[in-house]
Amino acid sequence: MSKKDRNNGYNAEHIQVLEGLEAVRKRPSMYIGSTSSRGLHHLVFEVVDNSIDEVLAGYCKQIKITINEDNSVTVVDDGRGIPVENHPQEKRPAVEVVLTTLHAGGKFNNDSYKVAGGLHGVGVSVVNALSEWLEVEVYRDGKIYSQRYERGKKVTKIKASGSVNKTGTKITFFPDSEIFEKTDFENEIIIQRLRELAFLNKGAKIVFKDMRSGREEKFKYDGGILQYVAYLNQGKETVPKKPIYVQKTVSGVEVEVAMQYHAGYAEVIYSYANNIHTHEGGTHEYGFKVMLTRLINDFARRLGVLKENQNNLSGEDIREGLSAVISVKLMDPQFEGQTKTKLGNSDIRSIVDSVCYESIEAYFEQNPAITRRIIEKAIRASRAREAARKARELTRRKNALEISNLPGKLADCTSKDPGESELFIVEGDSAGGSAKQGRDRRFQAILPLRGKILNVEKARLDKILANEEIRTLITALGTGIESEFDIARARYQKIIIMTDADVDGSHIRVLLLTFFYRFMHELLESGFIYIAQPPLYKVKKGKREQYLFREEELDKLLTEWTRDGGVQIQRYKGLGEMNPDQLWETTMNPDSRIIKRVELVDAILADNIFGVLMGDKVEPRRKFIEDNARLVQNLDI
Ligand code: 0RA
Repeated sequence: MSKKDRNNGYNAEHIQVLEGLEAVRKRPSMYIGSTSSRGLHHLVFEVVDNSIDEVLAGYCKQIKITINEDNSVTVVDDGRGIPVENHPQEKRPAVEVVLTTLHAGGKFNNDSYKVAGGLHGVGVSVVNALSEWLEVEVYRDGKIYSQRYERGKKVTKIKASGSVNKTGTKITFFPDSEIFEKTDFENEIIIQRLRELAFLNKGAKIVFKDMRSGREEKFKYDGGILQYVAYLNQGKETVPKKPIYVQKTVSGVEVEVAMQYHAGYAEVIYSYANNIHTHEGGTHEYGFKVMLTRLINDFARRLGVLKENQNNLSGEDIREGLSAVISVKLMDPQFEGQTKTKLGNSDIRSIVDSVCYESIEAYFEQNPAITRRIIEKAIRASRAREAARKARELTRRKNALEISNLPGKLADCTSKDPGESELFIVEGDSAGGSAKQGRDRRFQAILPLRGKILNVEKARLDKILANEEIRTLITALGTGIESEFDIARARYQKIIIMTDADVDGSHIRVLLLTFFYRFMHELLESGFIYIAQPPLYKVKKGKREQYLFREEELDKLLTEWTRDGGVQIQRYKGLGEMNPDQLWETTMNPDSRIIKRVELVDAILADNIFGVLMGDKVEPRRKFIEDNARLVQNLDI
């Protein structure tokens, strides 16, 4: 420190501040997590969080985020504007203190909630420190105040100019390429967070614009997280139609919860504290889960659905197919856990519990039909889980006894090499009989399935697993299921579903695919599952004979052939109508058959598809069965 500085208090203080930001430039990862793309985007979120704090304080309605053509970012809000008057202790404009002092924000308005914690909340000064340049404009007291910084150091004094009749803050920054590996902003990352913030702060209008591409997005949700849950469940059959919504402020803690069941199985619970996604959960999420388990069990007993001698439904069963968002806003959030995304404040647990119990209990009392459906869903989940456990045990036991215990209905092949072995799963005993006679027994095994499960309209997993035929299938495949699944033990590497080309046939296909998807996922991933393509028609004229596999082919062929009359058409209603030789020739012989490999286009898409298949909405399911196209891709072998 020079003598001059020591003699001048203001300067000395000033230098200290600069040292503070130098520390940020020396170890950026300590402040923003990393200097990768992730850290880069934190800069944007940090500035936006400051504007969100103005929203939370009740002064800000709109935030606009722009990625400019030069890859700088501008965030404008209509909050109060960062104060410009001299800071009483620091004796310089408050805006300077905010932009050059670590954690300066909290010193000002600490009577409102803040987005502080996790990697956020380090203050805009960090953004300033890590930007090649930053320009701030404050609209306050009818004036525009502006100032420029470079790498955290001010290069201009605050200038007042013009006259405006608005308030707010505009910050534009250009990330420093000396710090970041990459300085290109990706709009998807930003958009996702902005949408989330708009859900979490109902009524706030958040506008995004990417000047590089012209893309613009506007987010404003007056329903807040109620709309968030509706968004998560879009396109799904839900109970209730409109999410259950709770909002209440108790002891200075604002609790907001929205929940809604869907026809699928996934449990999706997103929790937030002061707009920060608490990935690791914490007291708010725990309070919600404990509350829900107690509440649903209480109602199940009250309604007599659960008898005295029956065990309580488990939390897991109660949350099957639940989408929920929990958002709390509190004064002093404590973030714990590995990634500092677990809310630690212990009083929050009981606050969330009591607020939610009261409101949702009232909702249940007013909506008994919905309550019943929710409880019944939990009971089905519980049965499915129990059935799955039993099935697992069964397959474990059977596998222990090995091949000697193969099901009697299985006509196995002689080869023991899974690479060349094929298993035909055949609909019906009569087709099964033809297939057994027609096959090449060296490498083709036949497992006939009786049509019983065809009648199960809404195929629940517990029913599937309770089904004798499915158990037989598990044993025949040899892999085990779920966590015990081991693809190395697969006894066949081609598993071919051979069903009639009618509605029942597609139904059994869907059930089998659903079963494979849920319990033997890797079989699908490895491409071991196929669908046989039996012919629809045999057309005969004199000695000429042709099999047709698609409806359109018939018209085409008939116009060609009928000109000279004498054409015989045989329509195959089912596999059973073909004799063993015909079945071999048309559907089983590797040299002449067509089989389709079932491919998972990608896991998420598949999840959607199976949501459709297993869901309650009849129309999308029928449509899927009819065109099957996205799951099953043509593959001629
Ligand atoms: C300190 C104190 C006050 C507001 C702000 C900072 C503030 C910071 C940012 C950053 C982006 N937008 C912002 N808006 C406000 C309180 C102001 C007062 O008491 O008048």
